[in-house]
Amino acid sequence: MFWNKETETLKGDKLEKLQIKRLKWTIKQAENIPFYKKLLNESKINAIDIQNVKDIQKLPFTKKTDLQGGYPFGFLAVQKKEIVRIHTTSGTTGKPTVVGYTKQDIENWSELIARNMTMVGLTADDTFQNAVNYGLFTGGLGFHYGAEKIGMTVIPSGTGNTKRQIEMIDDFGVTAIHCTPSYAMHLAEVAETMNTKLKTLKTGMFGAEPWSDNMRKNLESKLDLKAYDSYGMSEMYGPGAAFECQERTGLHFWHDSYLIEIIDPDTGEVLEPGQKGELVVTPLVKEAMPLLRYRTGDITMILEDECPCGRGPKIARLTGRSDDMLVIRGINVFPSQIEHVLRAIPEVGEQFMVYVDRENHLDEMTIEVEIKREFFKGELSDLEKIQKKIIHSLKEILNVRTKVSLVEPESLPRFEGKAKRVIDKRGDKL
Ligand code: DLL
Repeated sequence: MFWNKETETLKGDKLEKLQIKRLKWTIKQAENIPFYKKLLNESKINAIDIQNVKDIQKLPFTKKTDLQGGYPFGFLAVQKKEIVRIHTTSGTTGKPTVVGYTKQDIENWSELIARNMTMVGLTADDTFQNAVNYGLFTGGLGFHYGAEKIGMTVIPSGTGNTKRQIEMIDDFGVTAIHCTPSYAMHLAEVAETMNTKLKTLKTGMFGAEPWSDNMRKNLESKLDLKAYDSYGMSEMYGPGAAFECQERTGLHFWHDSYLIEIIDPDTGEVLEPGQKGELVVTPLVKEAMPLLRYRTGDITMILEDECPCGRGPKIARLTGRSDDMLVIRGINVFPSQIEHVLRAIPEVGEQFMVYVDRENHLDEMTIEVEIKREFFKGELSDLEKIQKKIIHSLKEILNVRTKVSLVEPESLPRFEGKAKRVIDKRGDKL
């Protein structure tokens, strides 16, 4: 099933013409942003230099740290009054990355979500429970608007209160659900204890964090549904950039809305289809916040085989990152953010270590923090106060609950080279 068959199956010259036209428009739009105006001037490139899609390689890359420099509105290409919505995602330090949307952006984004959901067979006859956060996280409102566009019955359940979520699935006859794969696993387990089989569910759309094929098998057998992988990032609107079709042999990237490349993360060299590297995305229709060759940090490859569904290119499922970003219960966390928070607390000593593990299918992050000697000697209740302060400050910036344990000064490992402060034990538990 198609939402927009003509665009979704566009190929050859017709597609390239559209992509070039939109790429030229995007470059012009980016020139409204002082950062890009300077960068394009320095590299002596403008829209006229783009003759074919490969000419994109003449453009400079954009990194997440560049966006940081523009906080809060330095990357908006339109007047503030044209912005109808703001979402944010984690930045690499204390301040988040801000993403603005015009009315047209919201329309474009909803269309992409509508395409994705139609692609996996959902229609106005479906009842859809959106069990992700409805705040600044793009997963909530993003899916909501797309599902309403199709005309589905939408239940904006958000996260939490798992028993109530399960009752709603049963009572409202929910047929499709969207959440993070780890929350889906939690739902399945709670449903088991409630002795319900969630019989009406037939489609699960899971994303925002890596999940393995084994986890898919597990979810499908526990929830008795067909599970699809959904990829996106706030800088690309949010979810919806790439999604699995019913073949489930990779995720279709919407070729009319994004140009994708894979590069070697160390050298920046552009790699061939079939070679694994860092995904670089140039959105082609973003009005409020156009980006040129944005380095996502996500590792994947372009899959060239024609898909029987007739749509365009796909990428392999995402398993890793080229940087040290962690995804904890669907929320992005950079170790540099943790460092930023800890360094601002006077009682905190020199070193810290971050441990990430999965307990009952949910991510848990524990941070061991060295405390300065003069504070370590104090009363237990003083130490508890410090611990609470650290937990609170981390929650404020990371938006994630963490466990904190205070340790003596000089008790954590020291590193001669690059510090390895994160130990992620989830690898084999995905
Ligand atoms: O996570 C948008 C989203 C919401 C996608 C709901 C899918 C479903 P951010 O919070 O900006 O946006 O995080 C983007 O999350 O660069 C990846 O590292 C990771 N990520 C997102 N989807 C997947 C996935 C949303 N399907 C970052 N598999 C990305 C693996 C994923 N990692």
